[in-house]
Amino acid sequence: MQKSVLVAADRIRRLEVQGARNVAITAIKAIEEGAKGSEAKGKEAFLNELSDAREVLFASRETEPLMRNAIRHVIYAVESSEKGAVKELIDVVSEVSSQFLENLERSKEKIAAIGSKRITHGSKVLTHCHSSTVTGMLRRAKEEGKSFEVVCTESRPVFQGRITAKEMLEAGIKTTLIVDSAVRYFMNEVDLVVVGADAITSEGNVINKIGTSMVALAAKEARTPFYVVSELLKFDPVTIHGDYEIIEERSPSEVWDDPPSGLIIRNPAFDVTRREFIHGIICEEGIISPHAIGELVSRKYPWILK
Ligand code: RUB
Repeated sequence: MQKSVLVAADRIRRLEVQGARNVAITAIKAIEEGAKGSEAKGKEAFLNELSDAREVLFASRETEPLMRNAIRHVIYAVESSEKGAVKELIDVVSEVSSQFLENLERSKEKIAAIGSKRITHGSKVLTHCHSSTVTGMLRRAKEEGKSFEVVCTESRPVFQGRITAKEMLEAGIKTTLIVDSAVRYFMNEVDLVVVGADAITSEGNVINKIGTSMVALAAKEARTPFYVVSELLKFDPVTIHGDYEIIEERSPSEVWDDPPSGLIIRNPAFDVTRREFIHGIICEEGIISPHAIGELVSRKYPWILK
């Protein structure tokens, strides 16, 4: 197994790399680097190496369809390439990886341009966890000269909300940090909720950091618009065929590193927010209804469904 892949998988597992986009970027770069160091003698051996890398990276975090879509896309390009020499196939990996990363960056910029229009002067925006897509959009709104405030949750147990808070302060945005359980307390004060996504299912449900569905419930009760900000490539094709998105369960030690013996601690990393709680998904194609996701993905990225 190539070292780059093992190192990347370990960094992803330990949350040294965090958030669906960063996870996918790290994985695809590791595959590309690993491929460059390949000593395979033919196409079949090269594909076997890629397949081993895929297994290791897929297992690093379970709820990451963007990473899986990225890796599948690269492997599919090699499988369907007419080229046979390993040297040429390495070039295919590099080319497809670069295109994928460029597309991801373009999508992020489009999302920022579209979503920032929903951030108005003097408004207060609540977000949960840390999503680089959400913070990119908020930074863009600030660059456009809008003055608004951000409220972010701590996002226990590993406090990704602190990353969001720091980024927002660095961008010059007035920011308040609250404990997760204070979301309802502040909900009437905010104008809008924006969260990221790790996965979007064929039914238009969204999987994001644990607690997101409670934030959505509170938003619905307070009649505060709740938006998901996400690249379409977070769509998980296995959900079309009836499979549920697997929810990663992480170590209890993240919750309490020295618990009394006999105590059961559960630590799911994500939860499912049903589509009826979502006002819209802000994606690279515009602000869409969760109902439209399957059709849009099949039009824009038909290869996902292969
Ligand atoms: C991060 C998280 C983020 C999404 C979207 O969870 O739930 O909201 O991954 O992030 P974790 P992005 O910290 O467990 O990875 O928009 O950057 O893809």
